[in-house]
Amino acid sequence: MTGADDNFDPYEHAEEAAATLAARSGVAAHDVAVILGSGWAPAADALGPPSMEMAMADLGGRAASVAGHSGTVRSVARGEGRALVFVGRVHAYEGHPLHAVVHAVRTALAAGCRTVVLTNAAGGINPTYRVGQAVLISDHLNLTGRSPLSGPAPPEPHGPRFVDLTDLYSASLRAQVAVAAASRGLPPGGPATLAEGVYAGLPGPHYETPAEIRMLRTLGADLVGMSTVHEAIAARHGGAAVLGISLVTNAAAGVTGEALDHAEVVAAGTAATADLGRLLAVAVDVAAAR
Ligand code: 8IG
Repeated sequence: MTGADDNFDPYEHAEEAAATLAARSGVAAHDVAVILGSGWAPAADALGPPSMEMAMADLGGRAASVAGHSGTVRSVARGEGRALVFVGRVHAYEGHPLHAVVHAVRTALAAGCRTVVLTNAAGGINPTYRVGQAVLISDHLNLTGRSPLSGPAPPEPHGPRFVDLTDLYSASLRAQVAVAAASRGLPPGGPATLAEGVYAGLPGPHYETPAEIRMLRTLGADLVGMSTVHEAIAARHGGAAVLGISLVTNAAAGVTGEALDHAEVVAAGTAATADLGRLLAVAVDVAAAR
């Protein structure tokens, strides 16, 4: 099914994908889902060797068209837990419908995951942020004007479409990750704790104007990007706890006066790979213990 027909059921589509995943991996249920955004793909290996890796396209996912998004999913054993690691994501700005944007998350939920770790690359609006720094997402502003829950009411046994987003990004997971990260010397370079910030999700794919960044700062945004918010909503709708981590890969428009460039975004991720990998491992271990 492609989603083009009126009878398309994205939840059923996710169930089918989860069944394929279980058959291909030999793992009946996974615990934690990780979605790796721009710049984060090299950190995947820090989670350990996958026991299975397959193309998202073989799970009914769309082919990604963005550099830094390979479009595979791995099954990785970590201690007692099992992680599903999606290397790459599809974005709404590629022209995909939102059910396709959140298909990986819904597949993970159908595969048993109760925690979803969403990573992304983002522009830093908060002037205290530095390029290469990881920031825990404390909340978001969904400025896309859209929801992955638009459309027919979710079928039974899925919850109603009117989802409470208080504590969307689990405060308890954030606190546990901050403590666990600090105990392993993260972030590097001193006793500072991991920063937290509000992520503004915009449609893109253009970057903002300096005036738009001033507006976003006034609205309370610390970070700006083009992903994550729809996936977070779909994950919460599915009853999962959400942890969001942004890698600041550029100062947002007008913050420093420099021009913005996608190649620099990918390069900043590569430069920060070792620390990101360690942070990701901490996050997955905390999430798996939930
Ligand atoms: I990486 O400055 C990255 N993604 N909207 N603005 C928006 N998305 C981004 C940015 C940015 N940097």
